[in-house]
Amino acid sequence: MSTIFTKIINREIKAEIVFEDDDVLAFNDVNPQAPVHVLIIPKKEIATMNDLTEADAEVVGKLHLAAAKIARDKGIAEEGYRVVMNCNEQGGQSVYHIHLHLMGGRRMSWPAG
Ligand code: IU
Repeated sequence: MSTIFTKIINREIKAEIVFEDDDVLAFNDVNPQAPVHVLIIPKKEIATMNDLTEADAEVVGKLHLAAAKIARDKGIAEEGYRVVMNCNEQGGQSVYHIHLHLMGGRRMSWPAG
């Protein structure tokens, strides 16, 4: 099942895109929970973390490399940031196309709620 993120990939819906390559797209979250809040998604439709296979290992690595690059570009790499992927209902997932949340620009609390 496609989600709104596929529409963003296909430019059918506007988003503030901050990074793109052949496999990955990153854009500002529309409801930011921190001064920097970027979603980093694979262009391939993968619903949840549970659906990942060995074949996805490279793209999952690329999501993390993109997160680190965006953190550097936004000047939050040294002070620190958080990267998280929610899975399914209890994990807080609401859009069923996997995505990393990159959040920074403020002190994060732990444990996450
Ligand atoms: P979640 O981990 O699936 O709960 O995260 C979904 C995120 O997608 C959430 O932070 C929303 O604010 C964000 N989002 C968005 O940036 N643009 C959209 O059109 C929609 C959700 I729908």
